[in-house]
Amino acid sequence: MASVLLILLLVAPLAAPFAHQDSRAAGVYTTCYSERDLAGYYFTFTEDQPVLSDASFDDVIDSVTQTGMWLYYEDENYDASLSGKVYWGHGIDYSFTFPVEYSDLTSSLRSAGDKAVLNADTWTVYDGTYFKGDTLTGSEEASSLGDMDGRASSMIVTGHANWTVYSETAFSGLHACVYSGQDHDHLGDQDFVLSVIPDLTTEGIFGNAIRSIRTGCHSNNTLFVPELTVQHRAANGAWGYFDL
Ligand SMILES: [Ca+2]
Repeated sequence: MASVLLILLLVAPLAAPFAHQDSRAAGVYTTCYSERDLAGYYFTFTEDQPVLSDASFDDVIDSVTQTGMWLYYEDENYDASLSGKVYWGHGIDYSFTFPVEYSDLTSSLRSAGDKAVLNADTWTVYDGTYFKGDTLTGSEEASSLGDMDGRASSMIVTGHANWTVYSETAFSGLHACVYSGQDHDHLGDQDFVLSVIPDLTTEGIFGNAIRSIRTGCHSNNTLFVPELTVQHRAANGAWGYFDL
């Protein structure tokens, strides 16, 4: 074990000069600032944070720079109580400042999709509408959603793959395709493609009824992906909020 560690220590400095890309660029992150326009003190999150007070960052976020699809919740534990505001932002090294009346509110935050690979093909379903509460993310087809069977009320897909959702397990029952690509962020040689469905309960049978998800489109039906109301949009990202 000691020899392996020694080899790693010897190799690492040699490998470093070839890592010319910012290490943050490979995966998702959000750097959150206590003041407007990326000022004040800050903290970079790369993992979901259900209780921001644990990071001494509760109710202080005014602006962010982020890569990936991040959701910011007024309440702790992703607003499972279904009463608070939800902000969303997607992009690549994309920065924005929350309006004054929506600043200093965020008490939990999390990203959708794959944390290590920005544009990986993924689906994420949420127990609540507007991406609240319990969640499940997959990068492959799933013949059952386990604890999340029949509970999904909102959904986000990332990457270029399309998916088919089914009302029963094992890819049976009613079905509909979910197409990715509603939004597309671009910066340098990086792309981030996604589709965001904040309220599946408006989609007939598919509100609280998804029980399996298959790779690719295998249905003549299509789930409607609404155009989100944005507060700001640039080539490398967009952000907005759900004023609930
Ligand atoms: Ca709060």
